[in-house]
Amino acid sequence: MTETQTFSIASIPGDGIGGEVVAAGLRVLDTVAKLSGGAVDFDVTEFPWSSEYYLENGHYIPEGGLDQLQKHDAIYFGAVGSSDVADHTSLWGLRLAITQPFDQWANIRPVTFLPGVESPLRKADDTDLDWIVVRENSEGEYAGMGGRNLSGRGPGNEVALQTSLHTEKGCERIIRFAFDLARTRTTKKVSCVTKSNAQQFGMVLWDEVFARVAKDYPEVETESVLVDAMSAKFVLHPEDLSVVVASNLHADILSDLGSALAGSLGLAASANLNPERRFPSMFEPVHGSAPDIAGQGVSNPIGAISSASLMLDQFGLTAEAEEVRQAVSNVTEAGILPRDLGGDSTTVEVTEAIVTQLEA
Ligand code: GGG
Repeated sequence: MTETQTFSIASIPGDGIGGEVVAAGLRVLDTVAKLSGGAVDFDVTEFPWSSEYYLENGHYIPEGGLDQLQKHDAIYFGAVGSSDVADHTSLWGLRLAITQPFDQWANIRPVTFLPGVESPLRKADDTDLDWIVVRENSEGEYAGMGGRNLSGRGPGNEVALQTSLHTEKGCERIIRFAFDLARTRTTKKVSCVTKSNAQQFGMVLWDEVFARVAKDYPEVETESVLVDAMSAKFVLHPEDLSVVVASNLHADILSDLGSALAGSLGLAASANLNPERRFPSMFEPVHGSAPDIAGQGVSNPIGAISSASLMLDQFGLTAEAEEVRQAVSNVTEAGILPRDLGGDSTTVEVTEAIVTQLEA
């Protein structure tokens, strides 16, 4: 008899549609476990940390909360954001309160074009586009450095300062990560995105580190593109892209653009990785809490399910991860699509169709 490999997962559904899409992803993981015939199991503990929890308790993560998360192999996150709490309070209170102390410095966001999904860039039967946005996830514009009321000159004269922090070590590790990733891909290319013409300190450091690191990867094609030009390139020449590495803010914006071009933000998966594995990594759909459709059962579960497949990759269950991706692809190809992709299938119907594909 084979021994069961058990992976412990901390699930944090969070706000809005987070609960629906995390439930969808866990249903798929449950199916993966069932189909493994006892070889694999997932031990899931749910943490109720959300904006509602914050309003009741005054904090998103209770004392000792990170220690509890630390005991798990991975974190599966839904979404954060509520009309009852300022967005910067909820983002810093929950999502960034995990990614930063757990040094999840590499955020990978694949831009995946699925069959059966029409996008502004191509027809539904053309699926050859695919690239990955690598987001620096620990510093940059999200360093949280700055302040308000700095002028001291009273109402109407407020001054706010928001500083980007770019360290050579931080730049180098994410750029190397991007090159290592590019080496594994058919198109071995890394595009470095900055705004170094205008931001002459931090972004010039990025460009310089990129040029230095590139010398260690002679087999990988490179380009350096300003973020405004890269936005246009996403739309006009996406076939030129393979791995795109950028700062925290630039990559956040570009990955939303990429997923919209692929059909919907609801498709986008992401992994917040601590590559050294000193801390658990966190897997989450890129989308937010979508309060406008929360509770209606019409959210797109594909971003969350695809994020679960990235978690399987990290557990070393690459065959299972590929099976999940294939099941998702078969379902969209069959035209079983949620509302944001122009279909009329509910969250549960799309999820069950993916489960049925896995079981077939
Ligand atoms: N599932 C991702 C999520 O909930 N994101 C909320 C958000 O506002 N993110 C902005 C950011 O991380 O920069």
